[in-house]
Amino acid sequence: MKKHITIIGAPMDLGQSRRGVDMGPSAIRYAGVVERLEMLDYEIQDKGDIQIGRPGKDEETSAGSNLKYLQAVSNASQKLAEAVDEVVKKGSFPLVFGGDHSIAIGTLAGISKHYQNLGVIWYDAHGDLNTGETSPSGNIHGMPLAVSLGIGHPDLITIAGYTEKIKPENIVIIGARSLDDGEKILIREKGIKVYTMHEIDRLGMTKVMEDAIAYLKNKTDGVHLSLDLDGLDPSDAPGVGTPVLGGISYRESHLAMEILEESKMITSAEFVEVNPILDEKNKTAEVAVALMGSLFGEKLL
Ligand code: 6HN
Ligand code: MN
Ligand code: MN
Ligand code: MN
Repeated sequence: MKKHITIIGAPMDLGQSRRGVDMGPSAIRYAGVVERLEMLDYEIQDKGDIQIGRPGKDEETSAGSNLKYLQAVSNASQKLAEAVDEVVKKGSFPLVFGGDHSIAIGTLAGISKHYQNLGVIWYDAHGDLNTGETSPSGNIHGMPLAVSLGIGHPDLITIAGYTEKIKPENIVIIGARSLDDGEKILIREKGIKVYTMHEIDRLGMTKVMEDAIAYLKNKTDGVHLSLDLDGLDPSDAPGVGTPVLGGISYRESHLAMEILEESKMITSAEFVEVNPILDEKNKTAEVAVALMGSLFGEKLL
C-alpha cells in the first residue's frame, strides 16, 4: 500500500511583522511539492488552506496583553488543530505549510493528543520559547515552543482543550543562533536539548543528527519535525522574515533530512516562514520542497 500524506496550508502572517508570509503555502505548491512527492510513491491529498481571518489594525492589541493579534492567532490555531487532528485520525501523515511559525501551536495541538510522548525537532535559528514577559517583539511566532510546553498566554496554551502538548525532555532544537535572554533561562531551567550553530560547526551535521535521534529514540512514540526556513543560512533561504547570518547550509540541511528519513522516526512535519515577497524568484519555497524530497526518501542515485 502506498503511504499517504495529507497537505494542509496555514496562510498565517499575524504572528510576526512582515507581511507576505501568508503566501507561503501557495509558493510551496507552486514549487511543485505534490508532483515531487508523488514521484516517491506517496499518495498525496492536498486539503487546501485553512481559513484565516483578516483582522483590522485595531485588533492588533487586546486588553491586558502585549501579544499581537492574539485573538486571530488563537482562532486560527484552533482551526488548524482540528484539521490536523482529522488527518492523524485517518492514519495519514500530516504535512503543514506555513505561514509564520505561530502555526506550530495549532499543529502540535492537533497531533500531540495522539501520542503519549511526542518528540519534536525544532529546526530554527530561534528558540521560539518566548512568553509575553520575555518577548522583545510581542510577536507570537517567537512563542510556539513555549506555548506547547504549557507556558504562555491562557488562550494559547489551552488550544484543543489540553495544556501540555510536549515535554521539555522530548524536544531537540537544531540550528539556534539567536536566543533571547528569557529563552536561554527557560532552556537551562527545563534542560532542553539544543544544538546551536556551534555544535553543528564543531561536530558536523551527521553527528548532530545521530545524537538527536539517539536522544529521542527510546522515549518518544512519534516525532514531529517543525522546520523554520530561517534555520538555514539566508544565502540559501533568503525569503524569510527574520533572517540570521551564519546558518545551516543547504547541503547540511539535505543531509539532516536524509538522516531523519533513514531513522523512519518522523510522523508529522511542517515547513514554515517561507515569505515569497522577500524571496528571490521563489528560491526559498524551492529549497523547502527539495528538503521535503529528502525527508520523504528522494535519492540522488
Ligand atoms: N521565528 N526571538 C524573536 C522574537 O521576536 O521573539 C524572533 C522570533 C522569530 C520566530 O522565526 O519563528
Ligand atoms: Mn521559528
Ligand atoms: Mn526562526
Ligand atoms: Mn543528499
